[in-house]
Amino acid sequence: MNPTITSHVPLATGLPPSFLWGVATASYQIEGAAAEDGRTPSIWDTFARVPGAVANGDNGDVACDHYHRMPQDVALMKSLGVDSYRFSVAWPRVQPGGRGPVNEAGLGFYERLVDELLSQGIAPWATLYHWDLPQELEDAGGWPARDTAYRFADYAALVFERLQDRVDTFTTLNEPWCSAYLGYNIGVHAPGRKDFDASLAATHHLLLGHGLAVRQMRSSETRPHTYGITLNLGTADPLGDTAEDHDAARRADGMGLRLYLDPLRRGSYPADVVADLAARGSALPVLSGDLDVISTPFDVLGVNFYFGQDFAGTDLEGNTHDASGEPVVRAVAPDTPRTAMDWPITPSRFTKLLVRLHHDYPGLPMVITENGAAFDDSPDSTGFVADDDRTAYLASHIAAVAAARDQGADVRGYFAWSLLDNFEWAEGYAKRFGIVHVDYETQQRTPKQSALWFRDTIAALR
Ligand code: IFM
Repeated sequence: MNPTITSHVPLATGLPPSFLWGVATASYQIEGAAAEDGRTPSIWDTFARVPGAVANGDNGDVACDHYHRMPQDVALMKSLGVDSYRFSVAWPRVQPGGRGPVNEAGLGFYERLVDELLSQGIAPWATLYHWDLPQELEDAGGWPARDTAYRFADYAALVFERLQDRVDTFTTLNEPWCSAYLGYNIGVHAPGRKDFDASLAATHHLLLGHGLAVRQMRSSETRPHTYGITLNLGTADPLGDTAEDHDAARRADGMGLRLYLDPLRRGSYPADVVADLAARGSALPVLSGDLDVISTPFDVLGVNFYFGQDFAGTDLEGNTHDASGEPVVRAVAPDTPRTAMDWPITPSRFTKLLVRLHHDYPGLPMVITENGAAFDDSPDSTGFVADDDRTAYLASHIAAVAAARDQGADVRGYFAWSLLDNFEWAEGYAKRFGIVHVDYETQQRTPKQSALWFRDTIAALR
């Protein structure tokens, strides 16, 4: 790594030496080796082969080839000086088909990864589900089927049994809103279904699976662990001061944030959301005892933040209801610069979110398990990317975390998304979130300026 290139973006300040610094990735986005060592297809292997589902027809067959380059990638993390690495375990690698015994070869990869991290002084942080559901379980109904929650808890227990001696922190799910809403309602993520009621059932069964998994893991632990769930959270502000805009913001906040955090932390679904759902003839498939399971205590809330939005209760023609009679909830990007994802850059809303979480769901430490940005990087002839835009994004968002802490929010760590450029789901490889550039032809990794800035910030704050 070139130690002489420094950014003009000032290093972050205002965070204590105990603050946890890390980088994050996810299995399908980086591993490749899709058919090796007994791994079976996940819903993303299938979905990526649907014509038009993923930009450029990309898929995760090779990705960053991390499965074969893991030691070098851990060395890269070491060179950045991070405390922790958040990775996800591929369910179809460890338990092919989603049922039955452990596949030793598949689990062996994660054992080697954990051992390599520990040998470099990097704390492993394992996420058990980052969207790669075994295809066989989707064929049996997927997350809308209640049985999938029990299959997930069994799988979690298998992984936990083998890694609990060396891994301190286990996150059950990454961003269940994406799995449920994008995967089963909008259909832009795997498995690509478009069925609102199925997405509601998926939401409930994901949360149920989380609670069951935490119970299973805690009941078999041989030493204390930290258990968590990671949610993608934003802010939902009314675009204007009209009753319709306020109601649209309430609905967006209800479906995006409170639908998850209320059952997890308060043991009930939000009454206004339940009423909205009933008004359209829908309901969450809650059975007796489910909310007790879902509200099983856990130790850390993982917050993934990318942007905040405004909401309008009218469409562009001024209608308050759509063709099917549903109230309009129109997301509007704040008038700020955007990333290559066309996402607005809204660091002050990050502070607002974290302070709000601290007040509305108190007593739960938070860690930023993802934050970062895609930009259209231009590597020079050596592959170096002078990504001022990404560096500034990281700096402003880390400053937003420090500001939230100053206002009392108990935020204990920050993981940059992502260590590497990788498979950005429906966007394929076109959108680059890495602080390390990946040349997909040669698999060469080159730390970008943002990686050097991140490294220097971590070092300065220690
Ligand atoms: O790449 C994704 C990640 O898998 C989940 N959170 C958002 C990131 C950027 O879209």
